[in-house]
Amino acid sequence: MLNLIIFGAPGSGKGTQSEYLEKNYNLYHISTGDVLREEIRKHTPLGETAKRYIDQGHLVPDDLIIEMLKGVISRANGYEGFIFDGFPRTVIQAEALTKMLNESGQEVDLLIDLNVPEDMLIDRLLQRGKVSGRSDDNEVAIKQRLQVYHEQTYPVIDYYKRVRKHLPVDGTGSIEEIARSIVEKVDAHLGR
Ligand code: B4P
Repeated sequence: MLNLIIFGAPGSGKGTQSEYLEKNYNLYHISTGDVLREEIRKHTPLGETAKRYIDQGHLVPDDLIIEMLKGVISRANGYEGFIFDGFPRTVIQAEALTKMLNESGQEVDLLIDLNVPEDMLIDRLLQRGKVSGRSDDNEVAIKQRLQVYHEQTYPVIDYYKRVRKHLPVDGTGSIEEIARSIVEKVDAHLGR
């Protein structure tokens, strides 16, 4: 099994690169952002609660996210592993993921950390905001999301550094160039 986390600030290309990785390694792609937006679209109780946080650029509380992901491990049938996109976003979520995977004898192999300068992140998200219709792709929410990233999400890197699973990648350049560089690094790590 190959269990990857795609990590980075908002707009760093997590969702974009996940599409390449899931095909290349036959991984089950789980994007917590996509799941939450689907819940919002369906007006479920979780969606109604999540919307209040997302619209303001805050994280959805850990207990709701962890509950939402219960049972996800059983969906990997027919796949070679997982790509976790947008999860974990806090150290508490990272600990919960370790526990979830350990229960089925698995672990995280690598955290792929996409590095992109802040002005480029803002630019990408504002561009996306013109077409996405996403309520959090506006200037005020983007600034808040970046602050939340630095305060609550960035410490997740240390959690994986401690177990030598942190793989930093330059997230600037074309989507294809970044995808190639990720695959090269992951293959090298796996000894392929
Ligand atoms: P997400 O959906 O994960 O949103 P995101 O951080 O903006 O990343 P996304 O994957 O969508 O964008 P990408 O960087 O690929 O989360 C949204 C919200 O949901 C969070 O703020 C939070 O409130 C909540 N949430 C989600 N998970 C949570 C969790 N675990 N715990 C608590 N709350 C949670 O791409 C951005 C743009 O850049 C795109 O338009 C793309 O086309 C463009 N782009 C990508 N790569 C590029 C490149 N190389 N060059 C130019 N443009 C590029």
